[in-house]
Amino acid sequence: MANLKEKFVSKLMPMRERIQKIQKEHGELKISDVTIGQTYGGMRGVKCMIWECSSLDPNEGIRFRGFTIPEVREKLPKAPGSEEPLPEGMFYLLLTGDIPTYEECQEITEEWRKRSELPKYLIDVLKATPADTHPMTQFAMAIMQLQKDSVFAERYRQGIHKLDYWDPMYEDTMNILAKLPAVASYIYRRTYKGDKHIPADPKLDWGANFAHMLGVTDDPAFKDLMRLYLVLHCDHEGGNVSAHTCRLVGSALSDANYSLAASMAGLAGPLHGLANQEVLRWIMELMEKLGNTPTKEQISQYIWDTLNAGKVVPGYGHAVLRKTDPRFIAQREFALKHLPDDEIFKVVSLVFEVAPDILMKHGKAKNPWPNVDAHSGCLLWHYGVKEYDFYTVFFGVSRAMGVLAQLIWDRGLGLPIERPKSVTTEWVEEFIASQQAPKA
Ligand code: HAX
Repeated sequence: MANLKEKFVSKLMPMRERIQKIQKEHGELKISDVTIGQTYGGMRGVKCMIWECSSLDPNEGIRFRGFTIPEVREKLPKAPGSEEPLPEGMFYLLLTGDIPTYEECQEITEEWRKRSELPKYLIDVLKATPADTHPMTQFAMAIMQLQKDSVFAERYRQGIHKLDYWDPMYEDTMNILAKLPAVASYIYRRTYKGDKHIPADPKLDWGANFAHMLGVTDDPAFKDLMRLYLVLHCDHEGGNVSAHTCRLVGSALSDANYSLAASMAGLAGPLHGLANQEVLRWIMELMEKLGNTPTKEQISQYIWDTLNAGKVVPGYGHAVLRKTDPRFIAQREFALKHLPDDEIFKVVSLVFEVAPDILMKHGKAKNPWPNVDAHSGCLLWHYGVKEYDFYTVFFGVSRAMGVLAQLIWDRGLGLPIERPKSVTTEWVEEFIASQQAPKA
């Protein structure tokens, strides 16, 4: 894949020089102070890492390489007859910072197609896994299992020069991304569809082929949903659990498979990516209790019951965002266009109408607005993916694009092993006392 790789190299060299200059001339300049509250409070808001592929504004939401979601939906190339951008284009954008042409996207599609075959040893391992193993466990296991073929691990053993680390990391990334839709659909079909599998369609792009291999519907809108979904979930700057985990593990020069498997373990937490499954579970319980067309009053009571039981309202709140997530809005626009009369979508919309006010009255969540996970499940359900335990795997396939694009950059820029300083509570108390002691 000469083009994308050459393009990356053309961006890497000037970036290395830019960063060396910044570090040399301004390395001592402070960009963040850290309070004791932040030290105990999940390091919220501490600016202490670089992430080039995307950046998150609390009010505006995510920008991928400077482009908002409406902008990428408009500017990234689309497959013929499709209304949503190609995820291949998003990967190109994340890695290079440039919007690709349709032909450049096609080259990636072709390259991923060539690398997509799953090795027999992986199928054997998945077949030996109990079918009631959570799909995210199977997914992370599969990524870990593929580590056997890591180009980075092999080249490191051979003694590669550190300036070249990015090259095998790039190769591993391309191999992994090529295989993830096949891995995910294999897990889906094995777990829920009697172990009957659907061969890839070589005529389709990456996202459409994923939709095809799931085998739930022939509706072309589902292919477009998959493209949109894979574009929207790919990256959310560097501090979230899946992104930061991939960066952290990779900083020990663990290869892309180890780093991504760890990242997926983080994504599988209910406060992070697993929230998409929890949202659908919560909505299904709501509809079971209140019927298919609940009123606003009934939904409000259900939300209060959730809060009073000491549980979170899944899909609402965010550690950084302070407004409705534009990824939620993009999915809502898709629903309004393709499934305005869907019963679950109507419930999701009513929850959107009442939950923010209730969360504000409840007075705890700093952000009462919906995040990406509040919407995705109802779209997947509509097209026939009703096994909500599987939903986070979709998120994982997409998130791999962002965290691995950044991992190639990390190795290209020679970022060091991460090692922040921890302190004990005793140290904190002594520090407080030293600050309060009268100055001599
Ligand atoms: N429902 C009820 N309580 C909530 C809440 C929600 N949706 N969101 C936050 N809170 C509570 C917190 O649990 C916390 O309570 P305590 O003081 O008792 O610990 C308090 O409000 C303050 O939390 P916060 O500062 O507003 O939020 P955090 O940065 O600590 O956490 C979370 C952010 C996303 C984890 C949180 O909002 C949450 O648990 N939301 C529900 C789960 C969810 O949707 N997660 C997905 C987030 C997006 C994502 O990563 N997707 O992958």
